[in-house]
Amino acid sequence: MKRLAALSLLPLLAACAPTLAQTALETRQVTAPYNPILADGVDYTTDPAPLVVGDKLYILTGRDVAEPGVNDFIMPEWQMLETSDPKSGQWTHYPYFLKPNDVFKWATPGRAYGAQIVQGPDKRFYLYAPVMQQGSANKDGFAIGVAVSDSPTGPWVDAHPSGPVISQSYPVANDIQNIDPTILIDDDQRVYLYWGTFGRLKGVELEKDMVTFKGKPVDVNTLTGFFEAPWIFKRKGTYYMAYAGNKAGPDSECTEAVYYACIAYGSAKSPLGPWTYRGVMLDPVSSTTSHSGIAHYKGEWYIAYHTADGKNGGHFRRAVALDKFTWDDTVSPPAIEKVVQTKAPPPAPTPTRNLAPAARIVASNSPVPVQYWIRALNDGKVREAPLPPDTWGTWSPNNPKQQWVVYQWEQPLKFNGSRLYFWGDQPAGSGIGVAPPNGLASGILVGCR
Ligand code: FUB
Repeated sequence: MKRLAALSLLPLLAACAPTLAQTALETRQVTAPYNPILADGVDYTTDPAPLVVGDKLYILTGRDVAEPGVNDFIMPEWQMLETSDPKSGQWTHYPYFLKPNDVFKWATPGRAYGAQIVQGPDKRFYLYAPVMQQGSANKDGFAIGVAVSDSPTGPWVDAHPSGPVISQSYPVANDIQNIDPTILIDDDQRVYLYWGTFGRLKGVELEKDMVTFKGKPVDVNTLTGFFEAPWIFKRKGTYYMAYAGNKAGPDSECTEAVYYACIAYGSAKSPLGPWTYRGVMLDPVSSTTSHSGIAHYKGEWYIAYHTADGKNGGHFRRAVALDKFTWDDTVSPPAIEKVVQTKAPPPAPTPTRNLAPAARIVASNSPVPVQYWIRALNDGKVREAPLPPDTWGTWSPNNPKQQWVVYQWEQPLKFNGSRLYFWGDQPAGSGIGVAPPNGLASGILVGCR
């Protein structure tokens, strides 16, 4: 179904009339009885940012198009999902919602990372979008642009056509990667913007124009394990910040393996903090990145997040899910109850002769360094281009001569062979990258206790 947006709705923007590409938005009807919402492996969706407008729930998402085996965020555009009843599973999908260079003339194509749309004090809609700045002289070219529209589905025009509203050199120098913006319009209509990744989180108040810094940005260092993907919201006078955290370790309440993030959250009494860590609201998902957005819609609280659970999904082929969550109002400040991830019932298990998944595994380098995951030794997954937590590894600055792994089963089993996959991207003995050992000896000792 094609829909033509009415240009006459935008008389004030006539001088910067949107391109035709922006005016014809294709829509498709989607029935999604389970998570992920788009699970067929055709359109991968990422970095969800929900928005409530009237009786509609929108979810702005990115799009992953990395081929299997490509470990990179290949993200050409944003998509949109819209429903008036998430329980019905009926969604309108805007597959080709917006491309960075459609609206930001100073942006390069691609790298359409996690963005958010909010309704400003003037009731217009503002899109905060991380994009790559064309010809940037900065060490990191990511920058945040702001576009404006009279409708949550566009058409959009650049609200700051001279360039990004944040980069490493504008309006004040910073040395972070400027992505993952999140915005709060407070009850008094003041506007707050947070952004950041790789453990660095910044926040600032914006002027009513939605693009100009009001005062200096603050650095937030009190949210335990903050990695990226902040999402600010407010409930009953308390400010909350959900974020992807990666404080890792065998005893961490967040994640065992550093690459896999949980969604943790903190709270504050004021919009610019100080922030206090409160706990974990969503355990790690099947994709290494976790990125959430939160919405209060028709009396229920929802968290949108992405996973690798779509057909042929992966860490760079993600799919957006939506679940409800509840609050514990018996404590102060009210706490978020752990989200229960819902998804399609798993298919009937295919018969296998692989006995490894039933084993308990112990390795000589336990606890395994947080970049690896011991589970990789028997999860039955062999990836073409694994990320560290898809593998078990033994590297350490002082490698012992021998390392071992023991598989233990509850009862004696008969088996007729064993197979371990070794992964390396460098020749044996190489001092760089991941190389298989120079000499490899392996053996199986079968014993009974
Ligand atoms: O999708 C690209 C990046 O992955 C986002 O900016 C991060 O939050 C992570 O989800």
